[in-house]
Amino acid sequence: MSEPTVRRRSLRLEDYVAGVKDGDRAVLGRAITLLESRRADHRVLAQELLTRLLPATGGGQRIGVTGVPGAGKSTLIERLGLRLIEDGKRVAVLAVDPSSSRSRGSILGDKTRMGELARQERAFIRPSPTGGALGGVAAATRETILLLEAAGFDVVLVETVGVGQSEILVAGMVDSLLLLLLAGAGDELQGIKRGILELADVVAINKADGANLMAAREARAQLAAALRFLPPQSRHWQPPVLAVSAADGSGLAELWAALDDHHRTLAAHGELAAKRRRQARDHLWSLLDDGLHRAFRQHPAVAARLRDVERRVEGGELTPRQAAEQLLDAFGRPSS
Ligand SMILES: Nc1nc2c(ncn2[C@@H]2O[C@H](COP(=O)(O)OP(=O)(O)OP(=O)(O)O)[C@@H](O)[C@H]2O)c(=O)[nH]1
Ligand SMILES: [Mg+2]
Repeated sequence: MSEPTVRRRSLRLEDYVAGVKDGDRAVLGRAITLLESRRADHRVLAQELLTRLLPATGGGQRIGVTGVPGAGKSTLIERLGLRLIEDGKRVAVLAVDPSSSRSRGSILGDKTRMGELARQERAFIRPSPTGGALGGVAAATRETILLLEAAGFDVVLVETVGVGQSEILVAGMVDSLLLLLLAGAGDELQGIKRGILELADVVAINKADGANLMAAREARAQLAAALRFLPPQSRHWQPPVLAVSAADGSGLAELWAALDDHHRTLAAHGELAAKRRRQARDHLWSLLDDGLHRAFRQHPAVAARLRDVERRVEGGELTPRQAAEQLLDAFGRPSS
């Protein structure tokens, strides 16, 4: 009776739906792999699965955690996650890691960083998919959040390094964005773009412990003053700035209270639903932009002229606007 092979039985749509809804970790893991797959048949199945699960989604608290490398994001997520589990919640952690191809591995690849959380029955940790463009990774992460909600996770934390484009993408898929900063070195913003400060719903100065405590408190006060001059994202919410230590746990209760308060405030004013609607619409448009861009470059009549038209624009023979009109005309004609 027993199969001599270790190959896993392939799951049918119904198996995935039932497994995810039951919170079966093995099925959940495979469903996420399906979402990340670039195989055409996998993509079809994944979208069918999402469609089936959609009514069971939306119940999670979606939180992004960003900050410079080494700010303590993983340490903080583990601490916070353990607290939430103690409070009876189910917690999932995802990563959007633009640098996962570098030799150091992905954000959560080094499992020891969240080893304690990973061992918890009520936690689920998934590293960033390796390879692939950041946009694709982000799209898979957005869909993974939905799967996790359908599987009954109450809180979904998404970690990303705040040094490029990834934090903008993460801001577009979460309810609350937590920005982790470090005090010291004179420059409190350490290469963090001002733009990300404007996206943050809660800001925390981490490593407020030991010899660093005073500097962290000072940085907190300075930043709180600076933030008051930024345009608020919501008229019901002024992003608070806290000093915390992920290492010794101080300030984490206040930090969670702030995140929770943000979520409840948005929900109470109808802004949570509006934000999620806007995010879904923005995602639709970013998928359309990507698809149209690809279709445009691949269109035979466009591909045949593109290089030549570019050269004529570079040489000043054609204005960029004329060139664009010519190429869009070519794109609009049926290919054959
Ligand atoms: N003193 C102190 N050290 C901390 C604190 N939080 C994290 N660390 C240390 O800072 C280092 C980086 O912590 P991580 O949690 O890996 O930081 P990260 O932001 O996730 O880093 P990347 O994922 O590489 O971007 C580790 O050595 C931690 O032990 C803290 O609150 N206080
Ligand atoms: Mg990390």
